[in-house]
Amino acid sequence: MHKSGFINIIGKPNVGKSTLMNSLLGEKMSIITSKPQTTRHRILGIYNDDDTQIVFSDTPGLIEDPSYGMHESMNRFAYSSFEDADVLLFVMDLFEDYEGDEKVIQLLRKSDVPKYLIINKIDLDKGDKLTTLKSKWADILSFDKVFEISALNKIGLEELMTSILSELKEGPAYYPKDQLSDKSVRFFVSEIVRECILTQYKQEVPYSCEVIIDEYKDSEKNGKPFAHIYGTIYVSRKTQKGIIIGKAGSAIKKLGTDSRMKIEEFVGHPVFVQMNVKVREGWRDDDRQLKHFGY
Ligand SMILES: Nc1nc2c(ncn2[C@@H]2O[C@H](COP(=O)(O)OP(=O)(O)OP(=O)(O)O)[C@@H](O)[C@H]2O)c(=O)[nH]1
Ligand SMILES: [Mg+2]
Repeated sequence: MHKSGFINIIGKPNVGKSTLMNSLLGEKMSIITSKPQTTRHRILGIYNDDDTQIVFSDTPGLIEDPSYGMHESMNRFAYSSFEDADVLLFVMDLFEDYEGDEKVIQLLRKSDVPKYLIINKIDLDKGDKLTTLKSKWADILSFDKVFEISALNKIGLEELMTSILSELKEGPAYYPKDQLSDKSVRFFVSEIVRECILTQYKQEVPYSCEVIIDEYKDSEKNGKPFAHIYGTIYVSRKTQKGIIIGKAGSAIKKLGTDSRMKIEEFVGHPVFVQMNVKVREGWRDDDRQLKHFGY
């Protein structure tokens, strides 16, 4: 009997949703940084074996006060994962504070699929935070199961995975068995560049960037696989273009090198990367631009 199911991961920004999906899959699918609002799209990560297919879904962290049209789209992507879940993994970390009447809690209350409370980053628990949190949540909402984990240090993940497997029902493979995600190589490459931007630049700059891969050409070099990758970094203000490029091009050069190394690790062979920078004034609130960028 073949079993399958959709396991959707939701929670606030920076609690470790992407780290959890990657750790459960044993693959680096979603980008991870120490900054909130790293993930901007809903990204499927697919676990396959002969008689099982688990479709995990990583989502953007829920933003309470959306400042831009982009944030509203990110929330829409996240909330859409309530609609098709077979199991909901509601992730929080030791430091996250909820009032108990947020939209996400109301949706969790209404939802009739199994819901797990995942308390992440327990490796950072120095006192009795965990105990306090658990009793607080017992008053707010009744979860089917509670897991205390460290997605980063892979603590508690086997138990969680066993439980997820036990929830799966008889069902078909929704995606071909050799498919790992619903997103393309180009998408992942653009995400890797954005991950490097988030790491390298400060404050608002990374949040104002969108990365598009314009051309991805597979080729060969000395009889071995190679690829030429050309992309554009869109910024929302003119001054940001200067910051991305840096003095005499020093910053974008570093960005190019760092991105190239990470992309090579991802695709498994050498690549050439060239990134341009263009200004799209206020794109995060521009419906036409947002649509063009896939929001
Ligand atoms: N100490 C510790 N840090 C963790 C753990 N899991 C994730 N982190 C860190 O928390 C930060 C955020 O992790 P992400 O996986 O990007 O979080 P996210 O929920 O996907 O964030 P958004 O995409 O912004 O919503 C990163 O610096 C991770 O390394 C954990 O178990 N322990
Ligand atoms: Mg994320």
